[in-house]
Amino acid sequence: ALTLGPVLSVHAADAPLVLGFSQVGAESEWRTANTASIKDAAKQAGITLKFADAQQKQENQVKAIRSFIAQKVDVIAFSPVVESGWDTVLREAKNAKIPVILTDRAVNVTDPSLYVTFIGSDFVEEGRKAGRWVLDWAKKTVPQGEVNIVELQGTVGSAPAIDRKKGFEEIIKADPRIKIVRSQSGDFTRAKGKEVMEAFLKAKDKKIHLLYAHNDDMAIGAIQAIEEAGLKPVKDIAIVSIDGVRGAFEAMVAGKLNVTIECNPLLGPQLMQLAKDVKAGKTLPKRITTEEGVFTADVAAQELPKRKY
Ligand code: GYE
Repeated sequence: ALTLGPVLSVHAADAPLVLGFSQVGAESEWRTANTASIKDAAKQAGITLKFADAQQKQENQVKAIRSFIAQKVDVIAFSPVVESGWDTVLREAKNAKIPVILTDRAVNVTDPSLYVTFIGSDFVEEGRKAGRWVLDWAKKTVPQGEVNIVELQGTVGSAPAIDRKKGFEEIIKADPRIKIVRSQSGDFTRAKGKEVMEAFLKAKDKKIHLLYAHNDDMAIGAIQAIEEAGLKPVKDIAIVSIDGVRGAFEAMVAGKLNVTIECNPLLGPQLMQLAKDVKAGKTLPKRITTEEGVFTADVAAQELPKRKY
């Protein structure tokens, strides 16, 4: 009689790891580099990546995470657009026994067991680095009288906006002459950065000495607004921003930006390793920080060709 042999099945351990990743959006040069890094690294690592772009909306991220749970992916990673409001969906992932890795941005949850680890920059420290540069600059450039700063904040409620403001304020309060006279969100985009800077410039009630932008893209948008208002960036208004993307180095080389604080978006390779480790049952540190520097205009031309994003 004819007997059927054992049904061939791919052993689960040999199947490629499936990673569901929910990205914030495509709001900045930083984000574009981050997405490219994640996609490339997944390919390199032989990981099947399910990638979802949330277009800067938390509700889209919640939907994406729920769909990853329904698809029974091995690991979920995401870069949360804002800090709060994640308890419910992360509990759902935990109940489904799918580990979650936070990438780039942190969440505010009461139960830290809702995620395995968080890999990303120390945004408070980035704010402090910007603040230290400003303290020093104020001492040299505005020896007397008030020093008025306008601030372009990142996305309202996001970890980098909250932390970069906090770290910056912590440092600049050492000099009572320095004041943030206006502060508004430009949502981390060039278009919004330009629009809000135009409004800051129109007010004309206070001299603006310096602009602190939570990312380079908003600074680049603001530079346009400053020039269109007939002023000279750097000369009339000093500009400090964060990320260290190519556009910032180009602006520094052109004499239009004073300094950028580096924030590394190339998290892909480390994220893939973490996904593999967590799948293999390894215990991971709860927090993994990336190392970063500060680049001023005088080194921009020399550094630009070495930049990877
Ligand atoms: O600085 C900004 C992006 O979360 C660190 O998001 C990231 C920030 C980055 O839109 O350019």
